[in-house]
Parts: sequence; C-alpha cells; structure tokens
Amino acid sequence: MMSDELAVAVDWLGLDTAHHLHPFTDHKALHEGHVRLITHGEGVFLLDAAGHKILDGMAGLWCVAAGYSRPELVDAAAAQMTKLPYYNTFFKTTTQPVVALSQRLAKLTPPGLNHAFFACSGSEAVDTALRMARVFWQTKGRPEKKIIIGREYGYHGSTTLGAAAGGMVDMHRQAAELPNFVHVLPPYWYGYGGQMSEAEFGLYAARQLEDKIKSLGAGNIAAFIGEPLQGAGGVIIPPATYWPEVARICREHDILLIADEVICGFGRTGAMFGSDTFGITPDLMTLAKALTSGYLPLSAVMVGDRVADVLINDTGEFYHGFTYSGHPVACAVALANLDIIEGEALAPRAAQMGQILRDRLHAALDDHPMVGEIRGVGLIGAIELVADKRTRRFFDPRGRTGMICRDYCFENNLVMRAVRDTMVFSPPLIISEAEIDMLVSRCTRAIEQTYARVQHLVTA
Ligand code: PXG
Repeated sequence: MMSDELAVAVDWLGLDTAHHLHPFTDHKALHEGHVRLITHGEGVFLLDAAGHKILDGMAGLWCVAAGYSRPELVDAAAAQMTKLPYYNTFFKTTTQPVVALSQRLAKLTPPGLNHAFFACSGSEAVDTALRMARVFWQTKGRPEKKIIIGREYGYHGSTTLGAAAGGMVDMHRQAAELPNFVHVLPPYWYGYGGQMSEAEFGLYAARQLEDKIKSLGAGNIAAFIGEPLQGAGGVIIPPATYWPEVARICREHDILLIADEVICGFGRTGAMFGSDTFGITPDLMTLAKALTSGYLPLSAVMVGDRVADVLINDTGEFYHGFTYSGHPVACAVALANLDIIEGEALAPRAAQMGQILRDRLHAALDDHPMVGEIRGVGLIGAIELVADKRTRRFFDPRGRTGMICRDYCFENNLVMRAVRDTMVFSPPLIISEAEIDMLVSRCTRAIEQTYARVQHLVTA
C-alpha cells in the first residue's frame, strides 16, 4: 500500500500530466486547470491529497452503491485471491464464485433471465448482448435481422459497438459510427415534451420507435436497446406510459428488447432493477457498475430463456469471450457486495432516502429562477438549469452553465456531474439523512454561485 508520506513526496500531478491520458478528457484544458489527487474513500466521502473531504454525489461513476471502505469486500477479495486468484471457464472448467454468482443473478433478476455471461465492463456486456442478439437471429435463419435501434442521448459504453448503439453524436464522430445502428427520440419530456402532458409524450416517444421500425422493416431489425432511465444522457426518466408501449411494439414486431441496466441495476432506482421499477421484461439485460460497487471490474449479460435456448441448443460455438470473463475474485467480491445490498435492503432504502433528497431539493430550489425541474427516482436524479423556466428555454451556448456549476460543486467539496446544463446526482445508496442535508446545502450554494455568474442570461 502507498504510504501517505510517499504521496506527498512524489509529484503525482506532474507525472500524471507527463504520462497519463485520461478518459473522456480534453487534455489541453486539463493541463491548464487543476487536477485533484484522490487518496482515500470513506463511506460517501472521498479524501484528496490536499486534505479535502469531498461528498461523492455520483458514487464514483454511478457505481459505488455500498460506499467506500467496506471491509467485507476487501476480505472477500483477499480470501479468493489466496485460494484461487485466477482461472478461466473456457475449456470445460468452472470455479465456485462464477457458479454461485450466476445462480444468484438468475434468482435476483426478473423471471425468465436464467443464464449469465460475464465480462469486465459495461461496454463489453453491451457488445456481448448485441452480438448475441444478432447471432440469435442468424441461428434462426434470419441473418437479415441485424439493425440495432438505440436512442439519442443513450449511453451504452465506449467500445465501437457500444458507442454506435449509444446516441452520443460526439462519440459517433470519432470513428464510432457503424452501419445498421439507428437512433430514435428519447423519452425526454422536459426537453422535448412541448405542450404534451407527460403521459401523452411517453406514448408519442414510444411510437417514434414504431414509425422507425415500419420504415426500416421489422424483418431487418435485431433489437432495441435502452437504459430503463437514461443516466449519462442526463438522467432522463421516462413517463410511466413509455416502457409498456415500447414492450408492446417490440413484441408485436418480433424485435428483441435489451435493457441496459449498467447504471439502474442493484437498487439505484429504488427497486433491485430499473426493469422492476418501469415494468420491463427484457430478452437480454446488461449489468455492471454496482454489481461489485465498483471495487473490481465485472459485468454480466443476463440472457432470457428465449435467446438462451437457441444459443445453447442450436448455435454451436458462440465465438466470444474475454480472458477475465467470470474472474473468480471479481465474482467473489460481487457476491459479498450483493450480501450488503440485500442484507442492508439498499434498494428500498434508496426509494426512501431518494424521496427525502428530492423533498429537500424542492424545498431549497423550487423557487429559484434558474431551476427548471427537479426530478428523480430512487437515489438518482437531476436538476435542470435553464435560462427561462416559464418557457423551458435552455442556455445558449448549451453546457457552459452546467460546467460552471459543476466546478462550484467541486469547490464546495461536492461531486456532481453536469450533462449539458443538467446537474445530475447518484450518491452511494448508504447515504444518511445528515449527509443528504449536506449534499443539498452544498448543491444549493453552488447553484447560487453559478447564478451570480450567469444571472444576465436568465429571464426571471
Ligand atoms: N451502459 C450504460 C447504461 C452505462 O452508463 C456503460 C454501458 C459502459 O460501461 P463501462 O463499464 O464500459 O464504462 C455505461 C457506463 C458518465 C459516465 O460520465 C457514464 C458511464 C461511464 C463513464 C462515465 O456519466 N456509464
């Protein structure tokens, strides 16, 4: 373990600039600014080398559900490392942790998802699910069914398939645009709902999918992929009418439904899965992040019986897998983490604490001239910062205000993400009421400071 003395003696930030390329980062801008050296995690807090104690309102990258510094997870890793640090399951072998986790996930996920395929990241799980969907149709003698439909602002990871399935145009522009991937309107009522009620807009957005299917021909489409709620796209929470209609459309047109639960899974939305919260019955489900609370990289695709039967009985070999698929240490940590999530009832707790968090945000910010909407479900949510709350006019240019607010959050020792000008939060599921108060007061202060900077752009 790195001693704290060493952390001070070494010029970590200088070396970072010299040798480290950060993900999703403009390096020139990074090097002009200020980088923090994070050294420790405790509960919902991060500690940096300068001595700040920062409330992590994002649970890392939406993943540290059980909070930092859980000895149970450290012990599970150490015990498995000691016994069997690595072995694969490619060649007629298996290990106890991967079997136990497969069974546990089959029990925990909605009925009909009874088989697990493991990978290391959400992106790899998405790649796996997309290939499975296409191989399913190939095996059934329908190789022309290969188009994947995703949504604008959808995020499905950063491998080429995942980026193509997602709806982030900046990613597409950087060598991640592929044929046979198309995108439809997201169920973003606040942004796109216009004069429609939420319920009307939910049906309208779903029917955009149906129109797209009709224009492309259902005979050419393999699957629709969607996050139960769109996390990285700005915590876009669909109206209640949306998913039942999408499910009907996929069923009627014989298109596989893939629920990307990488952010929603394991309690985040107040139920164990986003599919439970929104009433989705997917054919394939991708899981990662909170599966291990981020302590080790691990992801899974849960495969529904319809697809599993074909893969198992008719496909022959599925030429796909990773060196670390079903890594025994990661699986052991996942099992210990699920003991925490289930044992501490973190899903119902997220529902309860999320309500408290939203109530306090409403009390603090509803009347603020720059706050257009506060929304959330379970312990994930968003605050829309807008130039005119009556007309829902966004700032121009889009994204600048959010970035200012994100920086003020950091200055106030709070991590929140800005997606365009939407401030999003997703704290560890173990957050206490006192810590929620701290989050709300730091966030409110950051919004006030931001307002002081952009007030001239706001129609009050
Ligand atoms: N699907 C969804 C729904 C995700 O949110 C992935 C797939 C890919 O997972 P991996 O493990 O390959 O990163 C994600 C990941 C952000 C941010 O800033 C979001 C993610 C990852 C990194 C940053 O919001 N989501």
